[in-house]
Amino acid sequence: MTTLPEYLSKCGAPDDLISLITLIAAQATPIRNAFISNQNYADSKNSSGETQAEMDTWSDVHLVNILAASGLVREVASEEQEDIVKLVETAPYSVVMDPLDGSSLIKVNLCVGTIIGIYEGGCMQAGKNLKAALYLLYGPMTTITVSVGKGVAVFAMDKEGCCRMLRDNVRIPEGNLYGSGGIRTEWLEKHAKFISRIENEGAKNRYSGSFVADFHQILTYGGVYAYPPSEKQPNGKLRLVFEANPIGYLASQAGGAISNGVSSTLDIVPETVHQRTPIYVGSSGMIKKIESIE
Ligand code: AFP
Repeated sequence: MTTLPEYLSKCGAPDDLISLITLIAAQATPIRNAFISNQNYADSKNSSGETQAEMDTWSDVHLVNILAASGLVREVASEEQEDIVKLVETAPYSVVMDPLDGSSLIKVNLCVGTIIGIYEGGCMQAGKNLKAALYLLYGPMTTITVSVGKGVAVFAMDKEGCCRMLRDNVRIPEGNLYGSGGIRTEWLEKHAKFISRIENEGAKNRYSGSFVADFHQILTYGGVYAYPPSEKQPNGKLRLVFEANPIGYLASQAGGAISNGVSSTLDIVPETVHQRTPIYVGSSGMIKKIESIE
């Protein structure tokens, strides 16, 4: 079975990008091993005002240290850090990351993940400029879903830590699963119309509370993950830089799409590191539907 470095090399990725991606993928083992002793919430909040889980801060510190030691990274923008972390000024890449997405699910042993985007140059670029994106999913298996702009492939980590290909040329089918965040009574009219339309067409609700796990399901079976705007949160909950952009890049590489309900979030140049955006991501037919509703 093709290994992760062999695949990246076949895609024509430069050696330093291959090193960076394989280094990040290798962190799935220490991160997974840390779950057992980091079960609780910490006494801290992140810059979006959310209470941090111990695993949020553990994975953040761990990944920043690893990226710093690699010498390949200029800047890191992390969901768990107020400001962009400056590393090696002359280094080729910058990393955007949600070190532990879905951390409230650690206590209940549901699937969580690490989301990563890699840019050439600085962090504050539109998602369409990403050079690579990947996520590590800590489920029954540890999987790595990756794109370097040549489609999407999924790897599973074996017990020696080697990432072996499970699926290549992944395409998001026009499926009928959906998962929507927010509180139904607070949904705005456009979102409510969209959900009722797709439910009437047979869409089935599946939502876990982990964006990365819910997206992985959509990537495989098709449908849409949504975190809509509301009166209270006009830009929804999820972050453009760490969540929407890497996942949106992977979706578009798999023939799907991402939108804020009006247009692609991959075209937005971020103004602030922690800016939020409404998210609709999944099968391209679903994204066309939400964008077509007034
Ligand atoms: P955490 O990483 O703080 O657990 O947040 C998870 C998340 O950003 C995303 O992974 C989920 O889809 C979404 O929030 C869940 O939010 P709700 O609890 O409001 O449904």
